[in-house]
Order: sequence, then C-alpha cells, then structure tokens
Amino acid sequence: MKARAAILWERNTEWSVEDIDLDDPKDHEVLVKVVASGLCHSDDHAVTGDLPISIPIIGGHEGAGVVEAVGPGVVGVAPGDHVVMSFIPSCGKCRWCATGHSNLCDLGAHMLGGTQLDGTARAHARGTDVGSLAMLGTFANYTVVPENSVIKIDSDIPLDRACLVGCGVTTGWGSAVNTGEIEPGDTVVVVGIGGIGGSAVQGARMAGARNIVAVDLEPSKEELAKRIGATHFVGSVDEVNTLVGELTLGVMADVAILTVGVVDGDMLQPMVGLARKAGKVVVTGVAPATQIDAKVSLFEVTMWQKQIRGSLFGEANPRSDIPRLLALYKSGQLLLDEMVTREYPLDQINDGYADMKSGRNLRGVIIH
Ligand code: CXF
Ligand code: ZN
Repeated sequence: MKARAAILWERNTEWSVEDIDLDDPKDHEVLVKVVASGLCHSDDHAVTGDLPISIPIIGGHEGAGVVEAVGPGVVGVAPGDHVVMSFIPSCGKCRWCATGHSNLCDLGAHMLGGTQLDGTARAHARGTDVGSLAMLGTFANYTVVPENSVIKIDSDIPLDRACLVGCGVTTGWGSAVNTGEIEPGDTVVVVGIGGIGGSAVQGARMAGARNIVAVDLEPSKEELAKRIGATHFVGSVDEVNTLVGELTLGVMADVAILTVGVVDGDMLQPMVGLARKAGKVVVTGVAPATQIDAKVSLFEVTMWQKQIRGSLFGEANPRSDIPRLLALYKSGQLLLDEMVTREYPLDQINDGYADMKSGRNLRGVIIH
C-alpha cells in the first residue's frame, strides 16, 4: 500500500516527508493506522548521530493508532483495536520479561537497526528499503510493527494523548516511581522540564513527595511545572542547591532525577551533590553513545552511599504499566492534556523539532 512518512536520509538534515510503499504485515506483525505520534528528543539523536540509528529511517517511536490488519500468527490484537506502540517490545519469554523487567526485553536489541525482527524492512522509497525507528516508525500514517510492540488500550482514550505513554510519559513517571522509589514526604529534584521531566514531576506528586523542585533554564516552564505538581521552580542547578539545603535543613534531596535530552558527563556531579546520604540520582535522558566520561565524586558515592541509577523506559513493564497509566489519565490523576504544548500535521514536523529545541514545547504531537 501507499503511505506518507517523514524520512531521515542523511545525518544533520531535515525530516523529508514523502510517499512510501509499505508491505503487508508478515508473521507476528501488525499494520497500524497511526493517528498520533509524539516528538521525542531521541528521534533527533538519529539526526545528529548521537545515537547510532541506521539510516535511511522513518522516525517516531511514541505512537498510538488503530489496528488495520494483522499478519499470520497474531492473536493479541485484531483489526479495529486501539493500540499504543511501545518503543521497547516485550516478548514475554526472555529472562527479563519473565522476571518482571520487560523494559530490558532482549528484543530491544533491534531498536537501533531499523529493520523488523526478521532483518528486513517493510517500507520502501526512492527505490530502496527504509527502516523504522525502534521497529515502529510512527512518523507515518501507516506502519507495520512487531506484535510484541503493540499494547491494546480502551477505545475511549484519545489517541493524541495515549501516544505519550509509548515513550516519554512512562519513562518520566517510572523514573520517579519505579527507579527513584519516591516515598511520601520525600524531597525530589527534577532537572529538565520536557516530556520526561514533566512526567517525573507527576510521578513524584503521585508518590506523595513533599517538595518537588523543578529545574529548567526556560523560565516559561514554571507555570506549567507548578500546575502539574512542582512545588518550587528554579532556573539553574546552582540555585537549586541553596533551595534544597533550606527545604531539608541541610539533609538534601531524597531523589534527584536528570531528564535533559542530551546528557553530558559534566551534569552528573551537580546531581550527586544534590542527593542526601544514601539518596538516589536517577539518570533518564539518553546520552550520546560515544560518551564514556562522566565526572563524579567517588568519595560521595562511597562515603555517603549515594546511588546513581540508570532508568530505561522508567523501568516499566509496558504490558501492565501502559494500561495502568492510561487508567490514571482517565481518572484524572495523570495529566496528559497539559503535557501537549502543540499539535502539528506531518508536513510541519521540522517546525515541531525546532520548537522542541528552542525549549518552547513540553511535548509536540504529530496528528496524521
Ligand atoms: C530511545 C532509545 C533508542 C531508540 C529509540 C528510543 N529511547 C527513548 O526515547
Ligand atoms: Zn523517546
């Protein structure tokens, strides 16, 4: 069939919106009519090459839509079902899935390659194969994805909100609740108030944190940060030190979460400095693959037992946590409408990324 997609052909160039030929779904694959797709920073890592994602590739890994057709062997979903696409598939069988850590599913190894699980691509353009980011490629109005990547959801949930739990919201919320293990009364610092940071603020609020200090260089984020749960807002990590010291009588933060889009090695020590003895520093933004240096005081880590924890997809189990988060949205506890700053047609995807980089957007969403 014919479809329309945003393709990255060369590093450091714009997304090119053009027609593609899309194959039928093969064994254990699903054809999804994509309705909405969030603009996540990681797609831009494909553009810059910070993540070694194969090109040419159709971007997008935070999508929701309606099942159009299923390939042989698919039993979990049927045409007409509403689904969220999870950027990490869950096979249910590998060691990680079997032990309740589906965010580490072995099928995640295929995320950067662009092909489907059998090593071939379903999309073609300009006479060549085109991959799909995270096997999803949700910057397209139709896409073929693995059965293991689709999660059926209730059909009354708006798809332009549901898409957010395919990556950013679950990543941020889980980084606070699952990895940060925030407890009632905690003092929490969230650095970077974008889609992930805003969701971390919400996770902290729902876990009962007493102080939620949001940190962002963009002053216009203050109002929204406070609306979704931040109790304080500051514009720099220097100011936050003084504030957290005052709020905790010098004990410092129980949990400090770093959610900026491009993690830099120099950002870690200020985060460690914010944490109390045995406190947790959660690192959830994606760092460039080539970056191996990070400055950190091993004295603080060893003498004060401070814990630095990576958090992939918020340590969520997509099959249980995606419906759980959407149920929390329905009951009014998880705020998703507030997370969407602006919606764009696919043709304006480059404007959407420009807005994200300028710090204007919490989340931009493509509506197909
Ligand atoms: C990324 C990781 C690399 C593949 C795409 C998604 N994670 C979250 O944004
Ligand atoms: Zn993402």
